[in-house]
Amino acid sequence: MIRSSVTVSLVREAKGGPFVFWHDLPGACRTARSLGFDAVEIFPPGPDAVNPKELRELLNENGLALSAVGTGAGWVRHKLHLCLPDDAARDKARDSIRAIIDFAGPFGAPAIIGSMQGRHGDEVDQPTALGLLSDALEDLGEHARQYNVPLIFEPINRYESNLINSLDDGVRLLSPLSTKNVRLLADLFHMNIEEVDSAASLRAAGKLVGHVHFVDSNRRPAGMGHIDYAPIVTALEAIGYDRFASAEALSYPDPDSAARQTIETFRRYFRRK
Ligand code: LER
Ligand code: MN
Repeated sequence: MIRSSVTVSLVREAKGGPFVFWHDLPGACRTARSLGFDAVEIFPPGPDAVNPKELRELLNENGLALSAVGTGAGWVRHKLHLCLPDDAARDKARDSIRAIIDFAGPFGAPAIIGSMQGRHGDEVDQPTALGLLSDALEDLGEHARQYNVPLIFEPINRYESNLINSLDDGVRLLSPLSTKNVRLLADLFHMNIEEVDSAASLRAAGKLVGHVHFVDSNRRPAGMGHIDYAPIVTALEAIGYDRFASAEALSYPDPDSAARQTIETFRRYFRRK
């Protein structure tokens, strides 16, 4: 069964970014519970920002799961990514992702590599960047296996990276890897920009789909833009996707309304039977 999730950002520097709740994790969990969400997805400033014991209590009190944890603060705060020309900086990027895997893993939650994939440029050409990224995914994907969780890799649109923009690109990146523990994040906002047919791309990616960012064409909450969810939901069901549809959307017009809008759209499409 596909379950609902909502994002919480704890990163001040990410202000204006596509997150529903901000800064107050206990408050976000209470609202998520009252609206009937199954889980929260956290975007933390680092691996030590949230006390694991307190988080476990908070999740238990509110009957919530942790759906995923983002690694992007490594980029937003420290300008680290996996394709930097400098070996030591690249190692730091990899270590920061490893630390998030170690934080999220005991909760049964995967870490997400989105903006931390980086880009190619003057100093690192495209084949070299793809090689660096593949090496990192081999290592980090295997690292995640000890927690029995995948590592989630997110294709992001051309305005945010020049590396892996579509689910097809993602399938081409992951298929040759030795590790089979890396899955793709289908972010419906990025897909609306990059895919020819989002439902067809989901069907083609099949079992490689490991997480979904449930959001509309304009990054507003699902139902406030022009994405047609019916064929997308049918495709997710057809490929046997059974993880989370997580609201990574602008807190438009405000966090509580964005969360309510999301869960209403979620119920309309994912709980229609
Ligand atoms: C992160 O999940 C994402 O979708 C990116 O657009 C953030 O840079
Ligand atoms: Mn996303």
